[in-house]
Amino acid sequence: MDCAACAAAVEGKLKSVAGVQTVRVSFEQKGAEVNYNPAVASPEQFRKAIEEAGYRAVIDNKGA
Ligand SMILES: [Cu+2]
Repeated sequence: MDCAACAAAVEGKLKSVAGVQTVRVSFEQKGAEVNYNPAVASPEQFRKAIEEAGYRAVIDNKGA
């Protein structure tokens, strides 16, 4: 992920996952912050969504 267009693509994909409330993607930090309903969504789904968008993702549960 290396430009704002990539960040927007990843953000759109993450927002399409059921249970996701807010998404903030930063290409400078090469990361995304996702607030979600843990009863509905899981980090594994986020990883899949990002890979569908054509990027690689590493799950970091630092907010959990
Ligand atoms: Cu790009």
